[in-house]
Amino acid sequence: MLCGCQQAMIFGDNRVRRVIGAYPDGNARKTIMSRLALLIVSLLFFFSAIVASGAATTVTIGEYFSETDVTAPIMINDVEELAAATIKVSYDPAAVVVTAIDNGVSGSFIQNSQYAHDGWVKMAWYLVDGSLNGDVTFALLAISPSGSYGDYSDLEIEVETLSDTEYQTIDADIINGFVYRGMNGDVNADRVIDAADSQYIANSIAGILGYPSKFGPSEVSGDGTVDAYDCVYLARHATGVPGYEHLK
Ligand SMILES: [Ca+2]
Ligand SMILES: [Ca+2]
Repeated sequence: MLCGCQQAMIFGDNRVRRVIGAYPDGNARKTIMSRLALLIVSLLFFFSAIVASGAATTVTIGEYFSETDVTAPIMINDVEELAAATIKVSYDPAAVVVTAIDNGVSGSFIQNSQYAHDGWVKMAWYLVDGSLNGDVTFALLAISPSGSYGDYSDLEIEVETLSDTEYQTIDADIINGFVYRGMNGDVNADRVIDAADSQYIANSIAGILGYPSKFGPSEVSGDGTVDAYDCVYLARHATGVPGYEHLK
């Protein structure tokens, strides 16, 4: 159907030769508008769902450059109504070992350090009453070096349980850490930061035998990945190029 805004070219023989700008009538327009509104609402809901699915809660352990013992807190940040958690931390026992675990939370806290020298520890905790909110220090791990200068280990977090008071799972983003027994950027562990470290990273990227990947001291550009840019960044840092003073 055509509405009153239609334009037609009517000639002497009363035959419509062409219809210009034929628009839907009022009802059809309402239908289209309501469908458009529904589409917009659906899109808004879809995108808000995507944003909401990015968990606000994080579980972290930290990044360390140290030749001596470190204390690594396991943090559960931006959490609401936390009531139970089971968290495992794995590492390379040839480089580091967890020597002690302190509970950062009150309540029933069970720690398993029987396998600390095999490269992992696990902690289980729950509250019978109440809950924790905000930034929670779940546990403190005392980590000692077990090898020599230049040893490196990832600190990998595995969250087996993270629950609220209704025992519903709390979604969380896990941010793993590392311990490097040396300086940031001194990847080849000769206590000097120079072109040889850039070469080490390049060799490691290429998978050459004898150049194991060391994410911590190799990721100097701060973009979260180890690639050729880190070789360039480190070389520029070593030669004093302005803008590359800071290793991320
Ligand atoms: Ca070096
Ligand atoms: Ca990088």
